[in-house]
Amino acid sequence: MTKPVLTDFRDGVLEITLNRPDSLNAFTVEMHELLREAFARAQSGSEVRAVILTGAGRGFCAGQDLSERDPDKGEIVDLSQTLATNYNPLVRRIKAMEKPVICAVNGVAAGAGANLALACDIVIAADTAKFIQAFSKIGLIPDAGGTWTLTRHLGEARAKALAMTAMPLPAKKAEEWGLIWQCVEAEKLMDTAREMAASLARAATLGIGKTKKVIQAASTNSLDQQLELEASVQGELGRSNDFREGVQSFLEKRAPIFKGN
Ligand code: T3D
Repeated sequence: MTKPVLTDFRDGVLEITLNRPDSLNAFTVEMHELLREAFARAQSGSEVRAVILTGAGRGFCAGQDLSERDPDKGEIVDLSQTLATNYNPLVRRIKAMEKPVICAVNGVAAGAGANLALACDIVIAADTAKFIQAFSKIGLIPDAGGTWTLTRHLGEARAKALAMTAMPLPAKKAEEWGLIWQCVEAEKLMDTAREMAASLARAATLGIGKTKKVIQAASTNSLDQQLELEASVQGELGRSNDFREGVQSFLEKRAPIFKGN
């Protein structure tokens, strides 16, 4: 049977593909279990130095599989519980892992699918993709971090309108608004994402992981706290092999060989 999440590891890059194309890669319980496993490996495996998350077929992810929420099936599902079990730990892990996570958004990203994409560090989207806060259409609020991400990146005015109307935000507009890093021609999406991942996997991974953590901390820290944090992390990195190699290779006018430690 085809697995709903595929992984492929090569040259330091773990590629994770959501693989239920017939339902636009909507999340099922099984998919969440496999995603948890894949991201746990990405976080703890020292061989993994960059991650790409993408979707199979014409969509990236249509959020929760609504057939698992069919009211005619009787039981009322506790959504606080499903968020606490499935979605929140995934978003927390992506934010916590000190490795770059690139999301290659190959098509429509709706509901929690949109917010999972936007939780990643670098979002590259096909020009055919769109982001939809579909929740209001079924009487819910944006979850999987959506209220946090949209408000921080876009401000309340745009966050509220996107969430209340569920209007699709085309990838090009998302790029113009600074919600994502880049919108590229659909045919170039995976090459662009893979080139970036390969270059990050060859880079000074320790410093890149710390860059992620320190930039994330900036949204809640004061300038003083941030200056302290920068100094403390820089102190740590100043003792790393990658820093030593970076400086040495510069002085010797050669390409660095970073080991990520
Ligand atoms: O429940 C909890 O645990 C709480 C957490 C909730 C998180 C959430 O994500 S809630 C939001 C859930 N998602 C949605 O409400 C989006 C539903 N889908 C759509 O609105 C549309 O499918 C799209 C706008 C995403 C794409 O539209 P379109 O016209 O390109 O495709 P389509 O024809 O609607 O969908 C193609 C197929 O995928 C279709 O199946 P079929 O008819 O070919 O057999 C459709 O039913 C299926 N599909 C799409 N989205 C879902 C889905 N099946 C199950 N669940 C879906 N979310």
